[in-house]
Amino acid sequence: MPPSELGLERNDDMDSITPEALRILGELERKVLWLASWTIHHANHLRETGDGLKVGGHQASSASLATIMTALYFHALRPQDRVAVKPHASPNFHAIQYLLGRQTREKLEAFRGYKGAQSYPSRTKDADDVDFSTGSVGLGVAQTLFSSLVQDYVRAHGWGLGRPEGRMIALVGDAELDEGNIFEAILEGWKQGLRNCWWIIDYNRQSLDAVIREGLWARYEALFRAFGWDVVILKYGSLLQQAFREPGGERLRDWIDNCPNQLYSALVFQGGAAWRKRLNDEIGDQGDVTRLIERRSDDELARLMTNLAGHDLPSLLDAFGQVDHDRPICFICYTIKGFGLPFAGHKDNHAGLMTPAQMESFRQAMRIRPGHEWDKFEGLSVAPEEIQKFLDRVPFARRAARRAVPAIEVPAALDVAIQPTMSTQTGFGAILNELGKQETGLAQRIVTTSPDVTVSTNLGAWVNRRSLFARQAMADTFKSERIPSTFSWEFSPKGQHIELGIAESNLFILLSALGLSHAINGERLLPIGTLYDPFIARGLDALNYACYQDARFILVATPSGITLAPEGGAHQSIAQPLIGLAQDGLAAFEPAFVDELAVILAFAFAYIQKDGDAGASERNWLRDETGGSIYLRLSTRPIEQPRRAMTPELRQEIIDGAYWLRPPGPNCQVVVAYTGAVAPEAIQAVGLMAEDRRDVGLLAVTSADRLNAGWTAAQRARERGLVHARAHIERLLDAVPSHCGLVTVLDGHPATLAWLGAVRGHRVRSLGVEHFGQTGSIAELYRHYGIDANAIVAAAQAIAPGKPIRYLRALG
Ligand SMILES: Cc1ncc(C[n+]2csc(CCOP(=O)(O)OP(=O)(O)O)c2C)c(N)n1
Ligand SMILES: [Mg+2]
Repeated sequence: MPPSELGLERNDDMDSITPEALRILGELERKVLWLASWTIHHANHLRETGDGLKVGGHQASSASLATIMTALYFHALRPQDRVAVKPHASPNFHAIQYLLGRQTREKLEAFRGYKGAQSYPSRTKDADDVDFSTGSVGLGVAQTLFSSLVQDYVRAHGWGLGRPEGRMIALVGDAELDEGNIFEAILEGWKQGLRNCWWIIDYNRQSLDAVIREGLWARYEALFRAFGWDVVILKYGSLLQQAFREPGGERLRDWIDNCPNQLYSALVFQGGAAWRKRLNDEIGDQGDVTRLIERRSDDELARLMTNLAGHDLPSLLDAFGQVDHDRPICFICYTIKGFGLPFAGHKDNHAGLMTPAQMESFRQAMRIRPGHEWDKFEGLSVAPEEIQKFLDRVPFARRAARRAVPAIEVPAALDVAIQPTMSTQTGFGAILNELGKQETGLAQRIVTTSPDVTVSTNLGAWVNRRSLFARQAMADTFKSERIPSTFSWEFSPKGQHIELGIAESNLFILLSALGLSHAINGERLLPIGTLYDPFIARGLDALNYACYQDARFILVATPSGITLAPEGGAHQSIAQPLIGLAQDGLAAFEPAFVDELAVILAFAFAYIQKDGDAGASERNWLRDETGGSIYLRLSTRPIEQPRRAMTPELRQEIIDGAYWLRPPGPNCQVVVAYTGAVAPEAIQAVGLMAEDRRDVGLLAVTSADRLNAGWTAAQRARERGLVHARAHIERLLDAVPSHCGLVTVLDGHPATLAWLGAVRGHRVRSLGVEHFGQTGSIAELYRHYGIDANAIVAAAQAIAPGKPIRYLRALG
């Protein structure tokens, strides 16, 4: 394959950076530093919010990356490359986009303000085409790695071959590398044969609180090399390299190499005279090196001693330009936090803000006239036309605007053979098995993944049919040796299951990458990730991150709750239904029956592809046109399945979040509302009460999340004057007399359904699990935690008026 097809071609003029281009890049670097610093200053000192909140944490962090980002965005990046920018370098990114005509002055002026450029780069909230959101450190970094794997997945399946391969690049804070999720990702990348991934470490040796440990770079180097990465260490800039070639230069290099990080930072902050004193004290009177120092003025000495490669355009351009392969690379770039600003190197500078007086001196040094602070070409020593001509030719700026990608067709119903008794987890496996037999567009675009729980979450049959993905085929030795096994573990480039090691963060970041394939690769994937429900908590921040950047996927969590009885408390989830209720961008369902699950999955495949901007539907007050991701909380408990026809009305109600399994009669005294695996207990309790409580209603809640969201939205709509707005749950509870008691029950935290009592003011008693589970049988545990039929009946008696319920009396 020619290099151009591999996406390895360099930028046209990468090899030959003319002195003129270098000069312009130098001017742009100054401009980025100025605009980023000014943007933050403006947000703090010039925009009146009256809140008294200051915006720290940006000027120093941004300055640290100003040179690297100039080299990348104005030169080295190609239109197909994608970048995750360190959260606190957001002002640099917006300034660069502004210079390229892709960001407005209004947004910069409103930085960190209402509708302004975002504090941390945001794919969804910023208008200047952020590739990957960042904010929670470590996650954006790992996202680039997984995006690169997804790019390989897409191409291996024969899609998007007309587009050049992109590099996935992360600008990484050195302290960001403390986050464990990064190491989990590196390990996974090694297993999967990672390519086309650059991590550029902003090695300023400072975190938020402090200066980092000595020699950390060496641990990084060893670590990255161990996992198959190239490591490029960019330490000294061109001025220092020249000085090292002067007589006495080697001695100077030794001194710097041995200088502790804290001392180096302190001297950076103190400036030229301090450098001179220290150097003279420690290596003075040594002939050549003394003369080397003495030949320079204080300013020149400070410039020399802070000329690290991360602030040296020629070094950076050369390093980026030399790459002619697709192996993953870690660039360790030495930088100075706050470079070029008065608090450079100071260990407390993370939240540092230049004072108005300091800003004034900086403005003068940058030759910016008052009132011209936002002018793009103000204070530069190159003619505006020249710079504009240069900007017009920047390769990165040639990238196309975001485009909508057509949706994959989804049938109205998914096939599944329903057994008289089965669990939702078995049902899920059976539905995927059916899909696995098909060659529809839907079946081809599904990609499944699981953190080492593929088989135990019931994806085995699907994987047997569609095989595992790897860029190089790998046989299943058990199969070739004819050893009987239920599962074929064959890898091929056409495989549709990505096997992950046990790391739930990786699962969510991979789902985030797969779920953005339409935006990144122009090719839609329909990702399904499975895991055990309790372990959602392990990857929760990564899940939140994936949702925040609007990645689209289906999360299938099974088993769940104390229904996992003999497994015990370590594997039983309690709070997850509340996560489902509260997590934005994630619609949560917990079906009890397999026919419900089939309806929900069909909806899910369509829902994850929606990206319309229509308002809420007047039927359920949900923003279904906007779409999002889906969370299915399933169970391993086999339960008796209803034999019923799936009518369009029932289908719609299942999707909307609830339906009457047994509608309340006109004299109803009690309603039981249940979710998920406790359906048999709810049904039994309603039967037991029938003699003593009239017209008992049984409400099947398939999605507390959607019911709640619809209710909130309808109330808000009414408050805004749409007097006829009615939510699905309001319509359902219309039929329930106001004196009726409401008993809610689920295998999860009782607050999930407790709010139902507020919809129409019914008295409510909410049953669920509040304390860690334990081992036992389902019956024992349901009794212990009070979610069995007895508990439901007892709750009904306590809150619903009427004579004592005989069944309970009989129980004594
Ligand atoms: C998960 C998470 N924890 C904590 C923070 C708060 N935080 C923001 S930046 C930062 C330090 C970052 O240091 P480094 O990555 O070296 O970047 P620098 O400030 O040096 O540019 C911390 C702790 C965060 N954003 N995300
Ligand atoms: Mg740092």
